[in-house]
Amino acid sequence: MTDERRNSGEEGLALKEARPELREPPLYKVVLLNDDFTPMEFVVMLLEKLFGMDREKATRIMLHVHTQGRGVCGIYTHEIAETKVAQVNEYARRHQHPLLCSMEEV
Ligand code: TYC
Repeated sequence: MTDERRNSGEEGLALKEARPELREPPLYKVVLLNDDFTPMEFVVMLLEKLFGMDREKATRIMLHVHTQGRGVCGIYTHEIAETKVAQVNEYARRHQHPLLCSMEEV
């Protein structure tokens, strides 16, 4: 059988050319929201612990969220972003703070 006939759909098995995956996975911003109750020091500690920031960067992000209402703590693939959001929300709840975190596509 010729290649043309084999790939034409006339035979039962359709063959698909193997080709490299060209598209990058979608990315998501992990967004921290401001509230009036969570202590600033707790937010700084959380950013250090869960996002690997040093104290200077964690303080800058915390103050940005405090003054602007929200701020990005990192950009990740879907699964990692979901895990970070869950970790932030669980950690805050465990310490009885109302701090909220969410994710949105870049
Ligand atoms: N606004 C809070 C305060 O004045 C501090 C804070 C910063 C809370 C960032 C949440 O994501 C947050 N204590």
